Amino acid sequence: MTNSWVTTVDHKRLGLMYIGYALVFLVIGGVEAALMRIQLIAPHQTFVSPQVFNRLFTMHGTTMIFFVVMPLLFGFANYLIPLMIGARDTAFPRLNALSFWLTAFAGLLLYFSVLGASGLYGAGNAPDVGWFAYAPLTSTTFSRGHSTDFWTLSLLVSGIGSVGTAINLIATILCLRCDGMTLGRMPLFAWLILVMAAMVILAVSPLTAAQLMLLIDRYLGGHFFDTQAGGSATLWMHFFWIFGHPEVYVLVLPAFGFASEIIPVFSRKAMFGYPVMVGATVCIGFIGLSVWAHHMFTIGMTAQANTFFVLSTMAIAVPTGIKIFNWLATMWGGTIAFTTPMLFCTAFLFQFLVAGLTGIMLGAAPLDWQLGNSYFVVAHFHYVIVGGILFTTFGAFYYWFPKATGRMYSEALGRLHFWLFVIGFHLTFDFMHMPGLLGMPRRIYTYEADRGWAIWNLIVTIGVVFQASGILVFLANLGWSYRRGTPAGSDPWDAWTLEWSTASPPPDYNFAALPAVRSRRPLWDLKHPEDPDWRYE
Ligand SMILES: [Cu+2]
Repeated sequence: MTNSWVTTVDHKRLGLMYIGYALVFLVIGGVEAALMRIQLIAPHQTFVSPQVFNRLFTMHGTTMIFFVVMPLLFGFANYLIPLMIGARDTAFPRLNALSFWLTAFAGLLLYFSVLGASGLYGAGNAPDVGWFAYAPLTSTTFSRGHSTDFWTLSLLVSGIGSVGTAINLIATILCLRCDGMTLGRMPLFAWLILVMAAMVILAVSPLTAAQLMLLIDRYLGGHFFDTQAGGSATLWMHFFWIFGHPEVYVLVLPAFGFASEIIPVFSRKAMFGYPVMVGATVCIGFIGLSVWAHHMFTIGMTAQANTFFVLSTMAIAVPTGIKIFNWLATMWGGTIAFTTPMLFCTAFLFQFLVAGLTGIMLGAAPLDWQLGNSYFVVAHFHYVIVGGILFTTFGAFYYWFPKATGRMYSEALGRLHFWLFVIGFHLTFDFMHMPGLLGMPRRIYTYEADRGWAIWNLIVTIGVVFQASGILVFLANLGWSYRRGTPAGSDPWDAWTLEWSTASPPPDYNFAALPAVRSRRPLWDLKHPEDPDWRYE
């Protein structure tokens, strides 16, 4: 590889840079979570001040969504898509590099705020308005100084990077597929990335518009969100959640893609119901754009509006349920190998089901009136993001690690990571539902001893210790295996998609000769000429 990491436009290198960058912020975001959990381990702790606690949950939420999960998924998409569709690179390599560097700079810009006026221990000028930055808290009346501007500007910049990446991925998937790879033959991961990229463009744009309006309110005398001057605080909420809810699908669709690639290979069966999986994905994309106000059931919308958003939220359970059914049907009757990637994907199936069920509970407005803004909600969305997205992403790390490095990871360390993390996850996020049901609001920096919340908060914090140990084992495994892992060869899993048809790691140009395919499992056809898949198409 000739060009340096700084000037590279190669999709593989950019993919690995996104992933490396996200891992650094995963540790930072994790430390922020641990600091909050130490503060909440028991009533009346003074480990951090109320002001620092506000900065911690704002930075934790913003970091994990925009500078961990999104770069991770963009990293995997960048690395895998050209290999999976039989292309040499993405459609717009320089746009790809620009988008990466914008995202990279945006994260640094957000953390420059920590170096602000009152220094590190006061967390400087870090934003303190929560990751969804409701008005009028973000106005110059209630947010003096520049902390909110760091939040706004860093997300404005990363938003441009995300839209650039999305345009590039859509053009690559629609225009650079190799001979014979029709839309109906491309890997499911490519379908999920295609719909995810479209949602990025549709979701990030309203957020960008709202952030520009916020800057106009703060510096150019605008009144968009100023309730005292004819503006509207709920206008911000609508803009934010028109972005915010589709954003959760931007995060979960690639995770579904990981599961849809890993589960068939370790069940030794082709994916059950490929066309229905594609249909369900597109349905999720569309319905996902019409549910945003389920985050606003408590603001006093009309009964008609509430009913609409209750129904649209419930409707999204159907295509999601179909996916869970099809993954189970793929495993059913298969010869299942519980390798580390498969362990993570199996846990994902159960946890995502539970996350979906609590989502349906919160989608029922009357229940949300009771549970809204409580730790039940915090437990729910961590169940989705950690229990769903992070679990399959760990599975993806282990599944494609041999392809990207040419070496196998340590299966023993992989399993240790899995068990530490799954125990920690359930200790933390199962028991976090309890104080929520008992009325504990989110974002409070301490609580009274007589509320019955203390025991649950203790268990929740103990779970974080297991999760943190699991992450350390994971990072150690990546580092150690990269240097000492046994050579992997091009196709260690006996898999079926094109990335396994080239060397590990792949050469600059990806393929000596661009492949031609005749079915959804091109490598199966190559390895089983006696019974090729294309015969059944
Ligand atoms: Cu939502």
